[in-house]
Amino acid sequence: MEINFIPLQIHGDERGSLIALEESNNIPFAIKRVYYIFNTGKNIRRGLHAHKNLKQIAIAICGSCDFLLDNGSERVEIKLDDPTKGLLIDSCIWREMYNFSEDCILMVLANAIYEEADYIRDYNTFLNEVKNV
Ligand code: T46
Repeated sequence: MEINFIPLQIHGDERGSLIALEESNNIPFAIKRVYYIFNTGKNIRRGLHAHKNLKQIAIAICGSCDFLLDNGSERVEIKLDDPTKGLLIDSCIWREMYNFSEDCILMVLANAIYEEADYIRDYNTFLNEVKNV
């Protein structure tokens, strides 16, 4: 299963570092929504769903967390611990996030506004959907 990390260029100088996220430049879609996840407990598992259409990029802008990505035939576990790397999460990928560090801030850019109808929250339904793609 191919994992796509988007390298994010640092504009740094003696004052520190800055990363800019620009649609159709380093972000390969129109950014319709940004949200961030923080204060997640050590033993908490989030996600546990796929999206029918949504594409997203996840960036651990502080701390770290682990991602499980599953395309219905393969599962890959990835550590996100670098604010210069954006993890591209395509549609029809089951995702789980866990092992959040206490200081983790996980920022996510999305190509659509929030829509509950886009979520597939049942794993067997997800498997049936990917078989039919
Ligand atoms: C995803 C992973 C990486 C909103 O009202 N608006 C929003 O834009 C989002 C994302 C969530 N919410 C509400 C819905 C729930 O009542 O916030 C609550 C927590 O959302 P959820 O349980 O879906 O959070 P996660 O961490 O399980 O999943 C989130 C995203 O929902 C999902 O799209 O891919 O992060």
